[in-house]
Amino acid sequence: MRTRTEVAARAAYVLRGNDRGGLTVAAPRLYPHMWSWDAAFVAIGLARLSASRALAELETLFAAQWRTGMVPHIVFSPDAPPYEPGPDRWACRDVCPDAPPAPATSGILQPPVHALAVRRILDAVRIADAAEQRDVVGRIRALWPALLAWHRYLVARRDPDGRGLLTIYHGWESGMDNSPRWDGPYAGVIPSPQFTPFRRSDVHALAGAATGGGAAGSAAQRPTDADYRRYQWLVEELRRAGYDDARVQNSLDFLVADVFASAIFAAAGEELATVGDELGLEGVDELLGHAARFRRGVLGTTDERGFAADLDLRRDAFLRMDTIAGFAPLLCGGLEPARQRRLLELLASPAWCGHPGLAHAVPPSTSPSAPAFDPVRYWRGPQWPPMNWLLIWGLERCGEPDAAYRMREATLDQLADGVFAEYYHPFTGEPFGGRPQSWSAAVALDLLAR
Ligand code: 2M8
Repeated sequence: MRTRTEVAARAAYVLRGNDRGGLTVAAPRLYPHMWSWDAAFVAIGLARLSASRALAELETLFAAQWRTGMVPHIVFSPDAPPYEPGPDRWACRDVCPDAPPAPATSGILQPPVHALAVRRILDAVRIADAAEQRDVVGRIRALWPALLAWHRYLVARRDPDGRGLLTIYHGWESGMDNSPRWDGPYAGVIPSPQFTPFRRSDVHALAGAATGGGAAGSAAQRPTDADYRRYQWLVEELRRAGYDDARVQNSLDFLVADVFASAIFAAAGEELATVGDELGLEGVDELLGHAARFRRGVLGTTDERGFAADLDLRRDAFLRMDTIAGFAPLLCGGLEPARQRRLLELLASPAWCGHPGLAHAVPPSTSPSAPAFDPVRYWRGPQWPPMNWLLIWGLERCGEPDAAYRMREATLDQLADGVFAEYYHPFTGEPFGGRPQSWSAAVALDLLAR
């Protein structure tokens, strides 16, 4: 185990190594491009090193924004190792006039963490010299219309019925690709018999990295082939619908309201509003209105413990699963005190962070007591450092500093191996997935600097 100073130095080294010049790849072999919410976490970490460089990360991402305001989930970097589906498969600029001519992007989105990064960058630049302050504040002002357009897109096109919940078109949009949250909706995704899926690059990339068990070991850490067939079929359906929101919402097999992304969005509206307020920019009241609407939406899905649920919009039914997404109210706040207490008790219980077998007391992506729990397979059990970061941040906002402190310490203990893995086996503490993974290094940097 390394000292915290060593961990911070190594995390900075990892981010520098994954930097391709204003664009940090999510992980060098497995994810050799820029991912949207990864970029936001990267910016949160980089803000501790250089506010200017952190902002550049967001500028690169938003330079790929679509005309609708959508921020794509992948910005492809040229000359990268193979990743599937790549730009040809998405074919965004061929089928959708709203896609930018360059750079090449995917045609879907990821959770809107970006405003949290902007807030942190503005905080960080306060201790910079006057020239950097002027520069960064000027660039945040310049980015403001794009940030507003992103939030407005989410409200107008992803919550057309005003539920206060964001509609997603693919499990990839949630960022929690194969979470049991989506098992029900994916059961309704039936690839056409003529559909020939493309080769999976992920399993090969992972087998080439320093993971245990070779190809078989890496395959066990990833979604199954049956899952991937559905993921790829949805890309096909989206492309056929020209990535047009109205057509997609009418035709796609998979249509879900994502409660975790909605809670992030509620909080993001508030964070962005504080930035706008401080810099005297337009849209502050509107952003606060988004925050109130989405907080209501999230709280409206909760049970008596305050635990939240996604909504299957194709079947008009709640998806009540014991996954980390149920803790969404801790991100947006607003639970009455008794229910917030119950939700915290649940978080600390043996079904979650209090499970006696855990190597580190941070929440597994799926509860070990859930039938769908798998300690190895990606979002079905392993622990994910950026999810810890979100909950730590949310607990602080909800007025729960002790719980936040405990989770921060446990997260830093987990990251003290200096590997900065993509995710961790909850019981053995073994590092899994891509490595070094940029977002794991980034959240380490931020947590260490507090
Ligand atoms: C994972 O998702 C990508 C597809 O977007 C993949 O599996 O190829 C997810 O963990 C996602 O949340 C993350 O942003 C991405 C890059 O780290 O990898």
